Amino acid sequence: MIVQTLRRLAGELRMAVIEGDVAAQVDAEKIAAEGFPVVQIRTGGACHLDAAMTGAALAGLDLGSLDLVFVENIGNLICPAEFDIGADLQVMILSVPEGDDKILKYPLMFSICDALLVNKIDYLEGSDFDLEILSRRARELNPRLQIFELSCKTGSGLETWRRWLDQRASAKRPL
Ligand SMILES: Nc1nc2c(ncn2[C@@H]2O[C@H](COP(=O)(O)OP(=O)(O)OP(=O)(O)O)[C@@H](O)[C@H]2O)c(=O)[nH]1
Ligand SMILES: [Mg+2]
Repeated sequence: MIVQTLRRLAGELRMAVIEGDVAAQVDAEKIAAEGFPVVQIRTGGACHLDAAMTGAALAGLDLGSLDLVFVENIGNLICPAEFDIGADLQVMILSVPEGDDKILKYPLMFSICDALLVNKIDYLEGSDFDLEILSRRARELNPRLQIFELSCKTGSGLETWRRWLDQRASAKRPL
């Protein structure tokens, strides 16, 4: 999702990425291959990023020449919801194969986010994933949550998401 978004916003915003993982730097290598500045945080076991780790990673970027920094937190739906890393926007990805009931099991994550990306909608056919039920539950839990349905494989929905993010990021730019 980050790679697809970087490609679509490259003409509008100057961007960089901070990748958080317990180990490895494969995600940072994917971003670097796209030609964007990237810093990999390896937590060595911790299940979430914290503000100190994020601050140290930001120090490795030339912030004066950037409009938008993506921070990919550790991929779980619990701890990253509990630690504020100072991001302007919180975005979560729920993929269709994970199931539509994750909002019942991990409500905090859905309630702190600004946007929910329902990804891998190319898997919807033949699946029991119910987008309507998920959207209804999400609106009840978090009325300000923006929901985007997308497939990073087929490109479906990516333009709508790109436009929203571009608007939100541009609004934050200094005049
Ligand atoms: N079919 C399909 N596959 C996708 C889509 N988006 C991503 N994938 C694939 O799903 C796999 C996992 O993608 P990642 O981007 O590594 O997922 P992640 O959730 O960031 O994983 P972690 O960084 O390990 O937490 C990769 O093989 C992607 O190519 C999609 O919309 N549809
Ligand atoms: Mg990832």
